[in-house]
Amino acid sequence: MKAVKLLLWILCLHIVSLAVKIVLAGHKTTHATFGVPCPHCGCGDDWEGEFFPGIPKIKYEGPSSKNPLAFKWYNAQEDILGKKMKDWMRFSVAFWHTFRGTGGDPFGAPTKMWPWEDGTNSVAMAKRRMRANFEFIDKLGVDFWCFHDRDIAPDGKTLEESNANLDEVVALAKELQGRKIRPLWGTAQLFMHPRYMHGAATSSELGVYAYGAAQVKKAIEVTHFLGGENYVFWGGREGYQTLLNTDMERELNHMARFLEAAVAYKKKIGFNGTLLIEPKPQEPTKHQYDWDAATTANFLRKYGLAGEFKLNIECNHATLSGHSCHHELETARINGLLGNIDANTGDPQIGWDTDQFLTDIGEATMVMLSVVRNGGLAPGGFNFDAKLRRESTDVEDLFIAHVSGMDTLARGLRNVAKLIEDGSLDELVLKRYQSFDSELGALVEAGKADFELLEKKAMEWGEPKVPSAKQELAEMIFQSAL
Ligand SMILES: [Mn+2]
Repeated sequence: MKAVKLLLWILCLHIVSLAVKIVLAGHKTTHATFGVPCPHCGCGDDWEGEFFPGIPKIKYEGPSSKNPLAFKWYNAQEDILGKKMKDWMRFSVAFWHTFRGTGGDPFGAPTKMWPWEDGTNSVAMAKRRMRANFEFIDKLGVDFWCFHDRDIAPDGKTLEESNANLDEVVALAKELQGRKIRPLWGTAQLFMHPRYMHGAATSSELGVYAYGAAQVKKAIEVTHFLGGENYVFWGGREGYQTLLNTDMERELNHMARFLEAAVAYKKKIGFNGTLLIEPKPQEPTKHQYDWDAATTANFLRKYGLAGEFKLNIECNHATLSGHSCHHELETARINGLLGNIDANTGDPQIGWDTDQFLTDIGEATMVMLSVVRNGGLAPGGFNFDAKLRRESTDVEDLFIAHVSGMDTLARGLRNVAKLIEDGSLDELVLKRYQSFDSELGALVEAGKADFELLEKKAMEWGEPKVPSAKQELAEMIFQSAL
């Protein structure tokens, strides 16, 4: 094995030196020159042994376990409410937070010096990081990952060079995925580069609109190539800082045209994944166009796109828009738009996007109520759009955070099963509306009760008796399941 590795390594060195000679000679080289000949030997992508030595595959040990590297509530193969836990959850690792999060903030330098990082943003580093990603996914025992194009491969000097970098890293990712693992979704990062300062699809500059379209086209292609099940649009800078310099109607029309073109291209290349839009009210712009689920649903309906898109609800974005995560999930669900969840939470005392791992059991139970009512999320799932705190700097913290987030949601699912089995919360809600389970109620709900009929009934019945909402009882029943 060692000898084979050595031989491959020498072959790699030879290919690299040959490639360098070709570049120096001024010839145009293609991605294939670098990427295809040595995907197994990792030329330039040299890393011996495990990235996470000493961390075993995470196993289910049950609620009495004190092992931080074991599941206490998430038991992948266990049947809950007629489905395996893993099929309810469909957990995904977010590449950007887990492998590109540095702990840097506007006041301070990066704090996370992961041992595999060499301080560069090279393609070789991108490939090494991808190997770390799949070892992490394997040890955590999940089937999905999510990525932005520019997180997994560096920007080049031109679009062609960026695409070639992406192809090279994606070829390795495809190989490392094996048969079981695939992207829950891919997306294009249309907010980091200065060209996107006014937005991408809503930029005032046509050249930027075109560049963004080209980037999304490529990102859909690679998501499709990797077997991705969804594709996400998060309009990071699709919004405005002031209406004084903004033609909002024109920008929204442009955004709709951009999304229509994405639908057409997806169909053209045979990508059957669901397209998702992720609402967020503000940050980085003062006002983002996809403010919340209701605003986004209205946008999709206005432009006739509701049948082509679903929503990716992020809990922290929900609270930033002044809603609970449960409200956003229910709004998406009752509109037939609940497609995926970015599983995270904010801080009740902080008014910005902190992207923390969800550890509140009550919140997780409410989230799972919506998921169960929706019959699950597939082909969507739970993507951990969550990051370690700046002060958490051990490699094992990456595992602990995910284990904790997975256990919290698993516990939420178990609580929902208890609530359904108990039945008293459902009964309380049914009872609350029972006056509509009548002849007149049926006419109202069928749209057949006109104002004359209702006036006649109001006069006949006199002052109505208004029952209690029983909120405290509902809260008591809910609490008893936690
Ligand atoms: Mn967020």
